[in-house]
Amino acid sequence: MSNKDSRRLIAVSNRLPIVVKEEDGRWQLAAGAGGLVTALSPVLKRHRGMWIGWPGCDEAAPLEELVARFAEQEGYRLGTVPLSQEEVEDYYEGFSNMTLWPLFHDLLGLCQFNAQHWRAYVEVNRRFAEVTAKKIAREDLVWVQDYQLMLMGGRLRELGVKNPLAFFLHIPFPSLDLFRRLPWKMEILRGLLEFDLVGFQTLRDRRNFVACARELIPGLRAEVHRRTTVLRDEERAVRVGHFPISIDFGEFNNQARGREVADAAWYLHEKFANRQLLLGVDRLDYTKGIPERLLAFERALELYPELHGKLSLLQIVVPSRTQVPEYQSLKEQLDQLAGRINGRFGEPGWIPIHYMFRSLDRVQLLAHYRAAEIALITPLRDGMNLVAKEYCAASVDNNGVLILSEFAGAAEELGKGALLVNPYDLDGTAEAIRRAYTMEQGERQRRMRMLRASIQRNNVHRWVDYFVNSL
Ligand code: GDG
Repeated sequence: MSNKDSRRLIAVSNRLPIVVKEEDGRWQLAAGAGGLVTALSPVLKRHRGMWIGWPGCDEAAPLEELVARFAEQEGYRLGTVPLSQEEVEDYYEGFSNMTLWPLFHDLLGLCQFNAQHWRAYVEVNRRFAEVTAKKIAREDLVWVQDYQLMLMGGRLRELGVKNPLAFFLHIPFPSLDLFRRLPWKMEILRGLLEFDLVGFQTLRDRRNFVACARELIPGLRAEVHRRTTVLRDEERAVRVGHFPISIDFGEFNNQARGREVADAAWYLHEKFANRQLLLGVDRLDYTKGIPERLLAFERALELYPELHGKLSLLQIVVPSRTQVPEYQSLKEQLDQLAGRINGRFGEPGWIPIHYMFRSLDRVQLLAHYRAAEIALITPLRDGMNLVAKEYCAASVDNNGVLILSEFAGAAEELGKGALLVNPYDLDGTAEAIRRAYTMEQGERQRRMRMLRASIQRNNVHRWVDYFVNSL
């Protein structure tokens, strides 16, 4: 953040990066894990910043006291936006996750367009803006995160806020043809154009957004520069750029080299002696292409019998949004598919698919990355996909092969080192699995070195600097 060192940063996201728990009758609050927290915490600390969001915890928790303790421990403050159960259902589970999420991932058939959900979205964005407007000083940079809060820019301007406002979208931005279906498209578009800087994950997302804005808002002019496009009308200029998010490469790399992970990886691999391990790690989500992946693996076993007994797919699915009906039926579908494929191909001593529906702790997650000869990451659509980057950062022996969907944002950057596949093309994905399985050591090493070098260079700290300095 070199150029604007004196300015305070105010991060705003739907959920605060905290975990609140009651243990032995005492309430505890800890900083959450995850890439965004790692990236933003040092900047927030250095600049006495603040993170504003919904605490997402039990109403009984003594929030004020916990938040004060957090500021002492972590060196930056938290601002809380309380939400009622009904608001969470309509704004978050409803409009955010049943309308915007599927629409922005090109899955129009799964979208619900519900006016009550929309009203709650407008209202909650207004509330976030009110809390933020009260907490900021004139020079502060306000950086809003993700699709739950796209209207915040407009609401902040209505409240008279003149500060520099930035927004980053973690998920894809759809094409004009899809975006047009949204009954509230103009409100969303105008809301986004109230920010000074709007950031996307990929050049494709940036182009989609610019195309929507130019088509739907008459009189808007676009000047295309290498790093950003400037959209202008008579009154305002908005910068639109693409800033691929990344991970803390050093942290993953070091932890993966450490004794604890190395031992756990060795132990895990012992259980798969003389076999290669093909790994999938995803939140339970229909955008991640997990059923298609199991079917592609089945196709590989059909086409290439030489893989029988030699390769196992280890698929970890982390429970997520299980109150949404689509996610419940996805879970049932996965249970059935894994059972059917194992029933069809399994032999004594070899289970083709090891399917786990739970999350892993950090050491186990890294051990799985390190132990797997191949990662199979095949979302139907994904903003970026950090699992792909983490897998490479943890492949410290340069031995892993990354099979990656061409529809993940990460493919723009990692396309040269990875084997790119179309997840809808089962034969093509099956062929990539065979190719990864038979890939020679030299080619594996060459590809993985290239992938690791790129992620090391474009790490998450650079992402923050690049974004903030573009404002
Ligand atoms: C959204 C966008 C974009 C997963 N399993 C375990 C575990 N994880 C962690 C991974 C990774 C994170 O969850 C998942 O991140 P992704 O990027 O893959 O996907 P989304 O959750 O959909 O994130 C996405 C991202 O935002 C950032 O902009 O890349 O496109 O959809 O960090 O490590 N962590 C632990 N145990 C697990 O079992 N500890």
